Amino acid sequence: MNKDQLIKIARAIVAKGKGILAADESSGTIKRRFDAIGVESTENNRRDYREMLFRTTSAMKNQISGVILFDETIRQNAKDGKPLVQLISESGSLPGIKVDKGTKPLPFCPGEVITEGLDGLGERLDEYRKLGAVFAKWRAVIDIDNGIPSYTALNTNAHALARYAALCQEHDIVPIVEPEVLMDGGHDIDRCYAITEWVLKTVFSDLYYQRVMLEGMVLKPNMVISGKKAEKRAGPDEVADKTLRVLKNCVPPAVSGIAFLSGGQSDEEATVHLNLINQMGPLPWPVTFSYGRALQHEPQTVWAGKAENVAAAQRAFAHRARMNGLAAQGQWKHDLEKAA
Ligand code: 5MM
Repeated sequence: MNKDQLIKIARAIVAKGKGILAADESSGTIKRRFDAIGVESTENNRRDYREMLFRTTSAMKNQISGVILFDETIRQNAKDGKPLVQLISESGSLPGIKVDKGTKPLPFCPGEVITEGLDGLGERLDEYRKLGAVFAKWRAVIDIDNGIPSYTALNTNAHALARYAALCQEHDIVPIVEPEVLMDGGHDIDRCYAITEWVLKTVFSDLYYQRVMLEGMVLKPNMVISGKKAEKRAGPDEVADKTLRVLKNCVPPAVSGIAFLSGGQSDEEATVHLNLINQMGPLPWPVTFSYGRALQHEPQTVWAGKAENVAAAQRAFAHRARMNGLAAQGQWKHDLEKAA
């Protein structure tokens, strides 16, 4: 394991004013996104869409430190034949790869899932490194509902995350550790706080037992937020306050950085929350974004699969990237959204 190199990459991922573009939608997810904008999910359409994002020069150069790719994308070439990975590297951003194989129902735990993909992971990491990836991502999914999450689901998922992280470091790839507590239910913010705390405590205990070097990883957590169907949803100040409190209680300062997922928040909500959290500094770690939907929703909608919309969609992507780059420094202002 090349410790210095791992630390260098982990720090570059969370460099000041920069964050991650999560473009690692698996086949089912990208199909759902394309269905919503009336675009057929073919290999070429997926390539065209992602190429459009990776060719948004200002965003890729100034705000996007790294891009998480799906297996198909890391092997794809742009229309002119250049590998998409090369396009990303040439813009100054780092290519990363989703290495989990998605979720399956967890035996004897109704309504709960386990993320799979540990078998043969070492060999896959070696191949991805040869294809250009310098970091990886694994997402564990924890749902909140009556009687769940269970001890079984939480511990099994945390163990898998820690095993993945250790394998990544052994193969000189920086692990992004993503334990996502979903915001789908009707729970209130305090339930989200309690479950997020339990998840993070368990994950960091397992990372310790798997001997993961905290300086050579990045945490990708959910924010502490009310469920989407909650009767009364907590406001931005409460979200920022409780998110930072749980992180300070659970995440050692040795961790190189924290890059939030957006988890179904609106584009602007995700920016506002990130901005408020950064305004509550000084913080023990750099805190930034690793957004999928909150970076792509607007450009995707504007693009709608039409070549004549590419320039406008790139402007929309550049704008969201710039807003989140500012939020990662606590410098975002609502007026900037209006001006755009
Ligand atoms: C981009 O979405 C990622 C892949 O999801 P699937 O495996 O379900 O297709 C997802 O892991 C994403 O990286 C994170 O959830 C963060 O994305 P959001 O949209 O929550 O910011």
